[in-house]
Amino acid sequence: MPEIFANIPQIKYEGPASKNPLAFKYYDADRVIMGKKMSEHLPFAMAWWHNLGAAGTDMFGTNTIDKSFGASEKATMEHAKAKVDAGFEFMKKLGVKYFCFHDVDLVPEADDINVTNARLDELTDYILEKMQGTDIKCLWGTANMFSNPRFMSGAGSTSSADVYCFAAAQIKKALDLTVKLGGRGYVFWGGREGYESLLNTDVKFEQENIAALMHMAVDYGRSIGFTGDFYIEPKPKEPMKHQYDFDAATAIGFLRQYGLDKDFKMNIEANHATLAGHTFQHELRISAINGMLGSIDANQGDLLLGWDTDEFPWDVYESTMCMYEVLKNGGLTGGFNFDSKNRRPSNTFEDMFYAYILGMDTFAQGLIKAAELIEDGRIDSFVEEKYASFKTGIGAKIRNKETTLEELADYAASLKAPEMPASGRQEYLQSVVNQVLFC
Ligand code: XLS
Ligand code: CA
Ligand code: CA
Repeated sequence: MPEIFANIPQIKYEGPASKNPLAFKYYDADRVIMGKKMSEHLPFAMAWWHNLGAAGTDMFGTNTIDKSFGASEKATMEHAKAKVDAGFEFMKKLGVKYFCFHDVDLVPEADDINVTNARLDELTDYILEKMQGTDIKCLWGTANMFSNPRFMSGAGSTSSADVYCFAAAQIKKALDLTVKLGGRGYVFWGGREGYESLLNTDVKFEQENIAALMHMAVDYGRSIGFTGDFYIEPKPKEPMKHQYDFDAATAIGFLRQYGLDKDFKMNIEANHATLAGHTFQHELRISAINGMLGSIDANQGDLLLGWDTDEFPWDVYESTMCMYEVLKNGGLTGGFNFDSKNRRPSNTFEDMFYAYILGMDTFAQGLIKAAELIEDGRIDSFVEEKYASFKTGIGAKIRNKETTLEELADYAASLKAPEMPASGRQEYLQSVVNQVLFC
């Protein structure tokens, strides 16, 4: 089979001094950091939809890059297979070991769901063939329950019982395919699970129906041998005004309320975190302290634009603080999916590679610097010391739940007035981060 990216060589690590645009400067797969290879810390994944599908279209203009990959007609099975060929060549050349997909990223959707499902069977057989002899696997699968017009009023939250059944059917098939392709996880991103006006919406009813659908998905997934994690991917808005999975705290509360917390974790996307008015690190920390940091959609937004721009991550402060959370979490059960797309004017095949090299190097730099921050120890020891008053005396009694409100009030009365807490030293700690980053 002729190469699709014929002018692109195997991408190798050449180190920070290299000026070769088609080489890694920081991602050195076999380098050991804190006892583990970089490739194990960073299970990178290619997002099928952006990398093989998105062709630069926006609301004001059509494609700027041709992603037919040699197929004579788009939206055909010939094109679907050409995308598989392109995807595997792309992943092999970069050393990316995972991919993520929606059902309808793989094949063109037919009017009849039975036809779509037959196409999915045929195409995933082809993917399985391609996987032979490689160590490439699926990171997670999902069902697209937001593009088709039938989902205009939601999938699990729809007002139509028939549409609800179509959502169920798509989830069932996407779970079958995820298991078939060795997927580590299964994602629910509730694109249309939300509302615009309470005048026409029964929120409690809709949330109960979403939870019921998730329970049925868990039961079915476990019955076919899916042992991985289910994920909710929180996002506050776009396309809906109010989305039910606003942020990690909201999604975790929902999972606990409906008894789904044993099977689900979070898939945290950087761009969604900032849309929710949080930092990426905040969303990771909230997930981690609840035992639910599962997987990451690695991208970044543009704070000046304020919508879901899905840019390739290049902010090393962000990737460092992300990897700091991931290392403290003991890693991920999932991985790092580049839910990112080239900018519209970056419209060549070379740009697709430059984008992944940028993203992989940004996270490798983040990993190196996060490990240095942890080994440096100044941040950890500051935080430890900050709460030292809870280690002994009345503080220890509070932590050990050995006191009462009356005892604490008597203690306060005996002091008359407390000393001020010690300084938070934020600027000093920020200078520690800069010192580690730029030394
Ligand atoms: C959209 C989401 C979506 C999910 C998968 O904003 O990021 O792509 O990751 O459905
Ligand atoms: Ca995403
Ligand atoms: Ca997104």
